[in-house]
Amino acid sequence: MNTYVAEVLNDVRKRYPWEKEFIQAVTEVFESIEPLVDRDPRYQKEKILERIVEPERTIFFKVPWKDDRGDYHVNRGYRVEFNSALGPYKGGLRFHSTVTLSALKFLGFEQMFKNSLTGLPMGAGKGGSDFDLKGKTPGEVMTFCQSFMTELSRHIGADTDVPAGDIGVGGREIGYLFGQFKRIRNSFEGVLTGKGLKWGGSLVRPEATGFGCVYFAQEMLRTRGASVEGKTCAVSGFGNVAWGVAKKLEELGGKVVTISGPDGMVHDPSGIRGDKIEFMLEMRASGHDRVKDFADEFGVSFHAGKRPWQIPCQVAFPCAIQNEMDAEDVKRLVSNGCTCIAEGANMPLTLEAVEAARTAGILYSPGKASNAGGVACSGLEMSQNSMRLRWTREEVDQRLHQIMVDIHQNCRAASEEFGRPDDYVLGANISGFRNVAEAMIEQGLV
Ligand code: NDP
Ligand code: 2IT
Repeated sequence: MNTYVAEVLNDVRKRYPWEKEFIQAVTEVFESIEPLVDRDPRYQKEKILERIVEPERTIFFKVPWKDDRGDYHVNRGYRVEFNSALGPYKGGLRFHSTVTLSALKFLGFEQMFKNSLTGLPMGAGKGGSDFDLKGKTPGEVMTFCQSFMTELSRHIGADTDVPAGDIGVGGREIGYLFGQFKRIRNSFEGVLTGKGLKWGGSLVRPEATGFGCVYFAQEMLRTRGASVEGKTCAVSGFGNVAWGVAKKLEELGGKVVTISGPDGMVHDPSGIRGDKIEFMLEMRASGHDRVKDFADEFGVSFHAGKRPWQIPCQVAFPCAIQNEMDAEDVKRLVSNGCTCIAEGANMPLTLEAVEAARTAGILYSPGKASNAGGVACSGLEMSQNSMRLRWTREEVDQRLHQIMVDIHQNCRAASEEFGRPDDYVLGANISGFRNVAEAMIEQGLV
């Protein structure tokens, strides 16, 4: 490894040994950008790597709230404002029991390259809380969101930092957060994306991550003269992203045969389509957090504690959470005939799984490229808010589609430039990194 890249990576490992996910994300990016750093001495001279791995600001606060019985609780809240070289900090909020500073740093770091890939003027951030929505009443969720925003509102704004949803934060939570921001700051502004359609939200934003992921998979398959039409697809998760992927696959003639949750996996060989897709939304909204309900409702098989990757498929869409697919899973998928893995979630493959996919020579896209449709549509929502107008569904979808085609094209161009055609990890990391690094150089001491 290039000695400068190795030194900075080593420093990160030594400085933050407990931040496993952050180290994993930095390792993947640094290994990819090595040939670029080798070629361009400015990055070392200007200490771009040392500067790019540190968030510009990390906000850590307590979130006190009261349940319906009047008992007190406290959770931890965070916002990692990672990098503003390309625009206001931009990225989602995650409410999930696994949220730690390490998880949010990895997500903010990935967001930096993802947002850069969209070509829209957005910097990077990520935030959230270790609040667990399971079993909470709607009133408790509202109280929690209000308390969370009471502190967060000091740090965000339409031109400063624009959060959105992520795991556990959907339309309902964005509504409560927006309402509280407005009360505190007395300002109706595009401070959050994923808003309701009647109050500044964009058409297609709910579907955008999933739609974008399928558009990206289509582009990858096209390079091998194939498409999703007629393909059997395995999807994990049952949330916002999995839902959007299932909808677009149905439209394009792909067959989704699995979804999954923390309780296990559903296998539906006849295909998840129509009402079954909409049932995913009901399951998510119920707060029970289990996919067994789907199996009970439609009389299909449920496999407790299992993941979808044992089911034969041609295309796989991991859409649940980080590190949900390991090297064994990839090998099993490939031996069962899978030729393409498109990440809907952020970092769902372990480093070893990524290596297994590359070694097998299948099409594999990292989330920062294939799930960029969500934040891209958030960028389009910001544009509409700034102009105080609203585009039609067709207009937003057409822009989203074009952005995904362009990201694919840019990834391929970068991978070819460095002699590794088909390597979307290298292509996405180099292409995403280059814009941020150049902007940092041009802006001086940032
Ligand atoms: P949701 O909260 O809507 O859904 C996530 C789903 O995955 C939940 O049902 C969750 O259940 C489930 N899940 C969590 N862990 C597991 C597991 N080990 N096995 C199976 N299912 C699991 O979140 P999103 O759909 O928005 O997010 C999914 C992924 O996509 C995340 O990695 C997110 O960062 C990424 N993403 C989201 C974007 C967006 O716009 N929403 C944009 C780009 C990426 P539970 O909560 O109980 O764990
Ligand atoms: O991971 C992601 O890109 C998101 N959760 C969406 C972020 C956004 O600002 O729309």
